Amino acid sequence: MRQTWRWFGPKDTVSVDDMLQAGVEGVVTALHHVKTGEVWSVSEIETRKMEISRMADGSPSGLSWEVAESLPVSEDIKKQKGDWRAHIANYKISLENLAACGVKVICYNFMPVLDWTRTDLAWRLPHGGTCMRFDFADFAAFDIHILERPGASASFPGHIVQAAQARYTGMNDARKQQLTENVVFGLPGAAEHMTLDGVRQHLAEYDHIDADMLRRHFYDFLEEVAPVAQTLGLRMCCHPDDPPYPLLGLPRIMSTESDYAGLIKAVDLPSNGITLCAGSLGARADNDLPGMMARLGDRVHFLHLRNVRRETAQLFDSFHEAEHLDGDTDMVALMAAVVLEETRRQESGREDCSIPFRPDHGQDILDDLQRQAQPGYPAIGRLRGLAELRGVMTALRHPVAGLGQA
Ligand code: DNO
Repeated sequence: MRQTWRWFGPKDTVSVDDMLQAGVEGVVTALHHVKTGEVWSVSEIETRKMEISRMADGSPSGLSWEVAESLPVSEDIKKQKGDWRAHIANYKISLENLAACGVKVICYNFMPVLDWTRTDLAWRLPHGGTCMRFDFADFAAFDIHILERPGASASFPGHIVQAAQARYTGMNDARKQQLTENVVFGLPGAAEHMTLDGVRQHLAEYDHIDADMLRRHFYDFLEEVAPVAQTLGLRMCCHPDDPPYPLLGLPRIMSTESDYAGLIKAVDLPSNGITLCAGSLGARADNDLPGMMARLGDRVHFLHLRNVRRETAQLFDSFHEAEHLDGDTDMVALMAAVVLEETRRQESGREDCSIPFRPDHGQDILDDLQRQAQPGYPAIGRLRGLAELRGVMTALRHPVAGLGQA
């Protein structure tokens, strides 16, 4: 297992030196400043590689860019509208450029409009630190009463509709504003402060697109890009929906094991793979993460190891981001399945027998509470997660565990 870390580039409040001191082996990053649909040029990729390679005092970091997350898929491609063909052509050029620069693992997602979403970005924990949380009733209050999406009530169970009404009635304007900002944080254009009307316009574009149609568009995209990635020796890996169920009336198609089985079947090439995000998939009780790793492991090119605590027994409901070894996913069992997969790969002579993982997200603890990092990406909370995961990994690899040493 290769210990990687997401870095948002020079503007990240967590530095290259911080990553090194956390014991990171490789870097996950993206050209966040390039507009979705445009080409990632060799010179921009090289600039980022150079930024990663140097510590603050100019000495070499020894780190390199190992995973691109995300090379984003445009809304036009998802809708097969407007410039979608040009965007697919650009996507292929970006793949060529990344391959030419030695970045081999390419993460992306196919969530319409929203990427991940939460209702609270800094929810207070009993120990005084904070974490991100998704409160289903607050989300319903946003959808039904703030966004006023037609038909929104019908997409929630009755008790959640009632709870949402009570929540909304009790909310002051500041909380309404904060909830809106938190929910739209994962929207494209969020950085430009998207308005509620902007959200409504995005949603209207999906009026005629149901899950089957979105899946067809997804497979069309894969048929175009996966063979190119295969020729270039790249490993593409689709990130799951987060949360893994439909939101705002939008279809979501990468939420379950059978969705991933469908992806593999759609284009049966090793380059067409999976980002197994334990945190996203783990928000559903019917996703068995260690089992998914055992069954689909062959195509898992990247791992996001984090944990969530589901707050009720319902299939779709509230959850919060737990400590990496706590929460509802059995992290030790999942990591044991990863070690077994790596051993299989080693035995069959595969080159990719050390799967990159990152301690995805972390709680804000200690100095994180002042540092104002990107939500979910504090230095110390993630360092704690990485250290705990590294401990499990080391133990599982030890001969006494009897699992093999990839
Ligand atoms: C959230 C992340 C996601 C992820 C993309 C991958 O923190 O895990 O934003 O990067 O969905 O395409």
